[in-house]
Amino acid sequence: MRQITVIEHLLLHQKENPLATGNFTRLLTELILAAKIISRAVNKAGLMDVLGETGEINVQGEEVQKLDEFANRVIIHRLQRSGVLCAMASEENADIIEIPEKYSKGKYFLVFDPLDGSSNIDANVSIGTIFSIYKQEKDTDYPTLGELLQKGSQQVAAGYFLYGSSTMLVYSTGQGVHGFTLDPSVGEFLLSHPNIMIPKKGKIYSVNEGYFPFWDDKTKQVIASFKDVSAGKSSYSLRYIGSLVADFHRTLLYGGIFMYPKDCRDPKKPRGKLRLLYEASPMAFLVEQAGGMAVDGEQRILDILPEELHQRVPLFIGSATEVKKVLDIYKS
Ligand code: FDP
Repeated sequence: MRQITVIEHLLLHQKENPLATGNFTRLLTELILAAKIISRAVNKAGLMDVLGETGEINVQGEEVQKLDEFANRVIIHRLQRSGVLCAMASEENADIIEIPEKYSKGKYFLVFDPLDGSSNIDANVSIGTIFSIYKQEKDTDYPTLGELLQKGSQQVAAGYFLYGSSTMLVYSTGQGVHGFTLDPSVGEFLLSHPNIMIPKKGKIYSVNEGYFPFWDDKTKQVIASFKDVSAGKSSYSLRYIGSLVADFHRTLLYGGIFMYPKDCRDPKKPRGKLRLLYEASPMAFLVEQAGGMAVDGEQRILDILPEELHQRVPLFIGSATEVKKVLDIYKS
């Protein structure tokens, strides 16, 4: 089989793909390079002084960076020079990241979570980088936060890099979902999972059940429905890694549902944990492209207009059968 790289794949589908312009290709190329650098650091995490808290000094006398801060810096450093972005937003930064005056600007917004699942780093559990790309609608040199806060349905591309037993890129430009695996011997991501479609129904539910006491009654009913084997209902297995990219990737390939419901510990302020812009929206874009669904319990994730950069949202994402079941229970 001929081995196809990400950029070759993008160019081969140029006709169907309005995004296969020089600028988008440039953006993807830079992101891929940043991810290779992060992947190399993740693979050596146990060997290098990249583990541990910031503020430490390593053997070279340099300040030790936490891996998530390292990943954040790599992406910002490379992408701000790309000439194709008008601004960025990172899960690690409180505010929008402007492109410095000395670099040229483009028309894309890049929104990213540099290292998702980072509480798992020290245990060698799979983690990932999530990204989402929007287009600037107005022709201004200094885009405002308001311009960046677009509905997930306006994403022009989204994806993630998974640093697992192998490093993968899974992404979509709205023309299906495609997966590429990094071949370390040639240093390229090669097409390994073309046109990923999520099964219509799965056999796995995924949720942190330790929070059961903090859920409202409807949410408890939702989770109970996946344990219900009465009247010949099929049984589900429970899997929960606690690293969104890894839990989502399994859900995408095997089907089933991943849930992070709202926490009602403070009944006046029930809230989800996952971030709409950095986590829920890009995964929702991918799952819908793969034939699945993503909702907050009531509405489609991609229809939510963000009010702030770090907005959190409950998330139910996966195969259509399981997500519809959740919607039915919340509606009842
Ligand atoms: P982490 O805190 O390790 O960065 O939103 C971040 C995230 O991980 C997700 O990757 C993961 O799905 C979730 O939080 C896990 O949260 P819980 O530990 O509360 O289950």
